[in-house]
Amino acid sequence: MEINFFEATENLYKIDKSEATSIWYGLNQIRFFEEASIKAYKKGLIGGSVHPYIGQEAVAIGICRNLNNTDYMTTTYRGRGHALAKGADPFKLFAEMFGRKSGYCKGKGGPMHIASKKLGMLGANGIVAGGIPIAVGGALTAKRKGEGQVAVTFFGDGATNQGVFHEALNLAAVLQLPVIFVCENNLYSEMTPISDSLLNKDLAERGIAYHIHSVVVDGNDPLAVDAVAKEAIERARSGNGPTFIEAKTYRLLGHMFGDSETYRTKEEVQEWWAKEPLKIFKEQCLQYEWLSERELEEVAEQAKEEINASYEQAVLDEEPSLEEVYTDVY
Ligand SMILES: Cc1ncc(C[n+]2csc(CCOP(=O)(O)OP(=O)(O)O)c2C)c(N)n1
Ligand SMILES: [Mg+2]
Repeated sequence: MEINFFEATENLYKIDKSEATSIWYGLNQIRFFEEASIKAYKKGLIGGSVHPYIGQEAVAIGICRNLNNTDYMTTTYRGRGHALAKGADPFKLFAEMFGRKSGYCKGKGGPMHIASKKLGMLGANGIVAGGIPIAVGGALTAKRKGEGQVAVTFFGDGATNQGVFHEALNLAAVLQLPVIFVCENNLYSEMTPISDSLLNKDLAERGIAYHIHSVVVDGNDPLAVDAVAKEAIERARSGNGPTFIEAKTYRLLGHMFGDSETYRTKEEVQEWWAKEPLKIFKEQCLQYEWLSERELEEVAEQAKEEINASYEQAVLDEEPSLEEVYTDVY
């Protein structure tokens, strides 16, 4: 078994205007949401930390646009982008981050712990690699029920050094579970560069080690991610087992708001801004004439307005009452 290095061909870029609009809207929705979250954090509206997803948006969009509400998903503390891409309401997400009662977990989860049964979100997780075995459990449920559901789990490069990651991959392989492991390799685990913590050049090798179909893809190209996601989801839905996707990408901002970023150079960050996902997709839209410059602006503006309105609405939302402090917690 060998790693499949996905290479984009011209065939990939044959989408229509409505697909391009939906991808462009989704990318912008996440970007504006994350920018607004930083603004809110600075204003003291959010407790705990905010870990921005800016730079990795194409992974969430490329994968989640192929999922249904009944499919399961787990993610990390960097998981609002995945939630939005899976159809979460930005108002309920902001409300959760601000500790308000209309939030997905009635304000008790905060920015790192967002779950929604209705959307199949089995939870974002503050524990590195914590969501991976939960998704494998979801996949086991799906297999037993036999209704064609799949489970997707998003995690970082650092998570692949956790013991539970290896246990979960092995079990998923042995039981041939309908699960897609999406490793967002953004080259850093907090302040540690990947080269200081593991020797594998491609993390997809870790999937191969467990006899799992493993693919490496450009995580900054939404259509490349979309193509590998389609194949992986089809494999899972048709009972042919798990897939490991390594999406090579980059975290453009600090690990969390307030990170001094002394562990990397400004030049390195600049290089990645030049190939960030929104820029890449915008260029594709113009090159293949899916959308004009003006249409791109209009769609981005709509996303911005939706985010701004949701933000304002969440600021005005009430806090949960004191009597509820012990309900829904365990
Ligand atoms: C079990 C556990 N160990 C350590 C931490 C502290 N921690 C939070 S984020 C993080 C880095 C994880 O890096 P990676 O998996 O690459 O994800 P990224 O933050 O880059 O998205 C660490 C070590 C934690 N939250 N949980
Ligand atoms: Mg990382």
